[in-house]
Amino acid sequence: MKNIDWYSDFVDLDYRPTRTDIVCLFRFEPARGISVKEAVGRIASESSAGTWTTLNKVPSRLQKVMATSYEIRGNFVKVSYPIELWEEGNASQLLSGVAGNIFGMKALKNLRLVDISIPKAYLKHFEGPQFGIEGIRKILKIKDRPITGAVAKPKIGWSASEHAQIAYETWMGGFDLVKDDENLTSTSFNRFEDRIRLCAKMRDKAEKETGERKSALINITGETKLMEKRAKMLHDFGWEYAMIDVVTSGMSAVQTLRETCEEYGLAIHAHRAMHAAFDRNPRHGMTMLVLAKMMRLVGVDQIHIGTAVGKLVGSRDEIIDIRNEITAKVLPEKSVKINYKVLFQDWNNFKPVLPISSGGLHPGLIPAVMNTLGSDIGILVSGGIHGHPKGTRSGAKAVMQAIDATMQKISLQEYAMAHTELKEALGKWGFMKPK
Ligand code: RUB
Ligand code: CA
Repeated sequence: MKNIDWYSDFVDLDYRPTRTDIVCLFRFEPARGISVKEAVGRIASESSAGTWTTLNKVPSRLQKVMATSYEIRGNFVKVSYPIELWEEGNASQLLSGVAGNIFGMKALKNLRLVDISIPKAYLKHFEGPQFGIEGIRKILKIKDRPITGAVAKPKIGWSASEHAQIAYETWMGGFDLVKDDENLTSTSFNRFEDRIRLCAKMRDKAEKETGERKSALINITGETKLMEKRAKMLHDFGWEYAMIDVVTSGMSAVQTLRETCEEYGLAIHAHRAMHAAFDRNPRHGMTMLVLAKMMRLVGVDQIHIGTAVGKLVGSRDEIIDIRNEITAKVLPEKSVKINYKVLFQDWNNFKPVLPISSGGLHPGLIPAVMNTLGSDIGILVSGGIHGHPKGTRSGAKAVMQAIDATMQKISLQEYAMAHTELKEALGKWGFMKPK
């Protein structure tokens, strides 16, 4: 019988990527009865120009848009994609290709997009972050300690004025930022407009009383045109940031808002709620690393990367790799044991994104987070301040004390002897790692 498929046309072990190719690293497991060559051919085929069967007629430029699986190591394969395949400046299209249909192919038992190497020829159609770490530090006037913030907790349920009061207490405890949580947008009992207006009043009060810069990460997530309106409102009330749930809103919305936010001089805080739907299973889906890279590409200024010690998934190695990826200028290809894990990347002139560590933190965990990620980060502690025995303001103070201690390389136990709030926090939570 004549061949009815052409998957092997998408495999060439002698192929060497050109300087303009996009290269993806996948981990794959063929389904029963599918050979390795067939499996990797199908990945390259379905993510570029192929289909399940041979065709009667193909365009003469076909070669120029076909991806090639070219390096197989165990369960890992590198696939190279010619630049002609990609629309300039269209991040959604890139994901529709390299992270699209292929995840549902019956020929694969599991498939995971581990990393993506983006050439300058593709990068140049994007601008990356508007402010980056330096710009954020300038806005907040914070030189070298971690930037601090807290979500009001419970994360939904407060009225706008109660919310503003909690924000005030948070700022007065020494925090730089208050933050909305992922599911707080504009509800009947806490309208966006009311929240930003009442919080702006309290912000001005807190700034006056402390002489410090105080700001907020207010969630504009919604339909894209509504997000644009909300960004303008934030600007009108003197805010410096807009927060977006970047996964649930989608690539295209983030791209649109990147432009809008530049118009209004707003930095973008990326909350990643829903990422674990595709990055938690180590055998399938897409890594957080890829999501973080896509977000640096489209230009958010800060993004959650995990804590390693807090309430949500993400290992120490993983969050260090993500931190490096979103902050470094050039990343060499890195081998981890037998299999490489991080691909080469040159970010050219793209600004670094501020890594945010958040989720289940409290004062006792601050040294662990800073030992892992350093001090050029943002740290969000919410339950871990509002649950302080003496309340929010004392809780925020305790976190600031834990940061001071860690910056000065003093143990928390020692520092707590002269710092009551920290002592009380350690009394409640110690050094526990929440589940
Ligand atoms: C913070 C919180 C945030 C998560 C998001 O509250 O719930 O939504 O940190 O997770 P708390 P991630 O400080 O009380 O845990 O930062 O991993 O995306
Ligand atoms: Ca906020």
